[in-house]
Amino acid sequence: MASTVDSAAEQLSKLGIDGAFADSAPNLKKNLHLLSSEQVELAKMLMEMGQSHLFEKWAAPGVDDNEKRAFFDQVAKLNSSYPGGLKSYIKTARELLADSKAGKNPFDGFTPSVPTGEVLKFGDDTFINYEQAGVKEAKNAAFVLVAGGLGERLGYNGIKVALPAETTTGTCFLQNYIECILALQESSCRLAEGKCQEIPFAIMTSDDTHSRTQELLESNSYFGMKPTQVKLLKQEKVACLDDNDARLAMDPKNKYRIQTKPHGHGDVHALLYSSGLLKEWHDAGLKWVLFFQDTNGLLFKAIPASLGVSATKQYHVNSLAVPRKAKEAIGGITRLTHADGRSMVINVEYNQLDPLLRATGFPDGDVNCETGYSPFPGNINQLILELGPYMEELKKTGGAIKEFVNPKYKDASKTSFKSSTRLECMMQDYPKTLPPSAKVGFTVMDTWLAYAPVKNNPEDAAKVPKGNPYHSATSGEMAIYCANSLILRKAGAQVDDPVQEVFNGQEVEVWPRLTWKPKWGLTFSEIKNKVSGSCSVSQKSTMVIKGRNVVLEDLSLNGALIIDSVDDAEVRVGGKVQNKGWTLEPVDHKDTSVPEEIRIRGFKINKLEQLERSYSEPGKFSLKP
Ligand code: UGB
Repeated sequence: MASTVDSAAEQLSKLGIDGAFADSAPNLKKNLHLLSSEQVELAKMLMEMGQSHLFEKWAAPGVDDNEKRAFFDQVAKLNSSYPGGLKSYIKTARELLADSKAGKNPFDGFTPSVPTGEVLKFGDDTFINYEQAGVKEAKNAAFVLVAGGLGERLGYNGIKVALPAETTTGTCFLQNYIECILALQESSCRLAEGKCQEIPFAIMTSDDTHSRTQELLESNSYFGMKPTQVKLLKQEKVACLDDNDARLAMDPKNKYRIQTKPHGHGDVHALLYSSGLLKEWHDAGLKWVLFFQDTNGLLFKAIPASLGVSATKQYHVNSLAVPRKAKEAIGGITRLTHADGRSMVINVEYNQLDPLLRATGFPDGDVNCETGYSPFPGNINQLILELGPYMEELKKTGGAIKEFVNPKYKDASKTSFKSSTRLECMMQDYPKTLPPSAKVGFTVMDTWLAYAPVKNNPEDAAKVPKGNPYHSATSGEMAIYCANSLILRKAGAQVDDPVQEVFNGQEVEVWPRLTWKPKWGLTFSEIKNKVSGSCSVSQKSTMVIKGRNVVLEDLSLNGALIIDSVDDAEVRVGGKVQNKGWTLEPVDHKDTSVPEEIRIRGFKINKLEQLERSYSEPGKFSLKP
């Protein structure tokens, strides 16, 4: 024992540690000789930051030594993965917790007003021009999917990107996103007359999603993308906080671990910066970075036009938005003007918009205006950033995003929490640190075209107030059929109206189940060029187009039609297709005999009869039953 104490004392003096520091944590002092000099530095920092409680329950040397070292491995990770390190995390936490205790409004001094932005109408000339500009620009873009969230609201056991976006083809979200990016890459390359670049695709994962995302990609050959084109960046969790002094919370199950929780999607900026990916993209001559979320099956229908808006208007920041119903759980894009003259266009999160409005002269808060919608466009968290200015900004901030804290207090004294809290950050808060000279805009599109996320479990979705979107697997799938039907209508086909049905307690419109691969048509002009003559589709119909050069010509569809073809086969499909088709059969979300990804949507597809053709050779073909 004496020799341990001696060597500890020796160690202390070698490390230049003063007695007071070591004496205030006797259990740490006893164990110091186990630690490397880097670990001792971290211990010092923790002590200086008022975290001596972390060592209170440490055992004497010889007991749990590996656990003690593992504790410092965790501290080192928490320290290196946060811009400015743990010291900065604790300091910011103290400030934000003090503000929260004092009830300080983060928008103090700011008055909200409705900003102006680009409002697009699907299919008109402006829209078509923006789409063309966007496709041209796509070769200079990189895509970033934030997919680190567990999806607690959805309650699905797998990762959300593995869920089928629709069950007619069973294509999962990740496959759809990758095929859309590849289709954009090819169209953009064609316009550039061969000067092609691969569009890079980064996915932010977390410990909750990383290995399953990797597995999904690997077991599906990256859905056709080159493995080198895809980069996974794993976000780390942050330390939990036990009280207003920002004392770090111990893991309730392990006295040698700090409890951690997710920091939020705002981490994506720091990760892109610290990984060197942004620099790599910049050096490769790229100009745009497009961020998107994990479960929006409509998203890429809105991408080409909104990228076109960014390029044409030279926006440094372009947020995609849709008309928003008051109190809907999506943030509102708002102009905030400060009493001192500062002004910014920023997302105000859904739980903050109502109190902000009430506090600034709008006594009714977050309510619909005469249009039946909130006057504030709804943020769908799809951001397009111009890479040059983005990199310049990140050089200054290291990617740190303004954070917030949301402690649940035990009582009105606000001195203790019901459970530990942590700092959080959101990717759409990036513009908060930008100078007033930055060009920050937004693009509003119809909801039916741009936004149908899968976020809510069936029970919660069924409770959504009438008129507000369900944001469930049911509504997400139906929205894809609706959008495809409306697009085909606009392209000249006669598509029957939907019927109303109830699945998992949600009343939805059921349109014909029309689906196509992104390479068949990603922009309206492309689709319009592939629909000719007099085409009609009945409500009970299903259509799956898997080939690139499939042209619908005087087609009358009343049943199910599946066409697959290689890229060099041109297939003209017409005539009368009539069969029993595919029907939707209700299933209950509690029926565990049905796979989870099916029962959460409340129906399964019965494939009764279909016309299915596959063309595996190049050439010109005609399908006329
Ligand atoms: N995500 C991560 O990658 N890491 C994390 O730590 C957390 C999430 P949610 P949220 O679309 O309607 C956002 O939970 O945060 C990913 C906007 O803030 O689905 O409640 C996660 O995997 C809001 O303004 O959404 O609300 C997912 O892909 C509004 O736009 C994404 O981040 C709202 O989305 C979003 O996470 C919306």
